[in-house]
Amino acid sequence: MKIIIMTLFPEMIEQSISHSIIGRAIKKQLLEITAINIRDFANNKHKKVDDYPFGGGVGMLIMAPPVKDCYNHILSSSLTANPPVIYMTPQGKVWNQAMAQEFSKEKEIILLCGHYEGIDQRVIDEIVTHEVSIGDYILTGGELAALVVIDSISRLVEGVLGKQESFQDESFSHGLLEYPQYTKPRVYNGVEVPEILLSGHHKNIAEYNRQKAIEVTRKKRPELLKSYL
Ligand code: 6GU
Repeated sequence: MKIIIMTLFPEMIEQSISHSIIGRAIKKQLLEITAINIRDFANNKHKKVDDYPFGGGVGMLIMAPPVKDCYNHILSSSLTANPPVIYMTPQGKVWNQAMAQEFSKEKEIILLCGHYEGIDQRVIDEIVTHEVSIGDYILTGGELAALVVIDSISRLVEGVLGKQESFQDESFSHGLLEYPQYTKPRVYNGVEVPEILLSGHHKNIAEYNRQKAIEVTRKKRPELLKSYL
């Protein structure tokens, strides 16, 4: 899968994707993640990409032309005709696991990150196909939100998670939170590991863990149980 990020801060993206599971998937060429600097498409020698909003107001807006030129540049080496363009904004639909699953089926997606007070509405109207928020709070820019979206999509791409990691994938995909897990030592601070987990009875253990998952979900996120039961 190919993910292209349009941003004024490509280093923020690059630094975060080079590690751990995502970094490994890029090395294995399961993922191609490229951050493109909108500033490279500034049409003036001062590399200025923002200006004051007409009608007044605080802050600056990213101008339409460098965003459009950046987008055209991306399309010129695109794998697909009309890849989704996701604008990261607090006005967007709140990101969830089902959305991550949908987008993980795409060959290629483009993420657009705003900064300052935002982006000229005309280029948003022209190129954006989806608007996404990661929750009801305000970030200084779309980059951190884009990283959340990139991580949650990437781990669903075939081959990105190892066998063991996929096995632990459970929480939100079957709608329950994780059951509690234990490792050595068998007794810690006088507290023993639940005996059934030592029994070797795989069927009983699976049923025990399922009950525990329901219990944890009921206690911590009761609203999730409604869609599970
Ligand atoms: Cl996508 N962008 C910004 N700037 N703030 C946010 C957000 C996105 N999602 C939640 N807060």
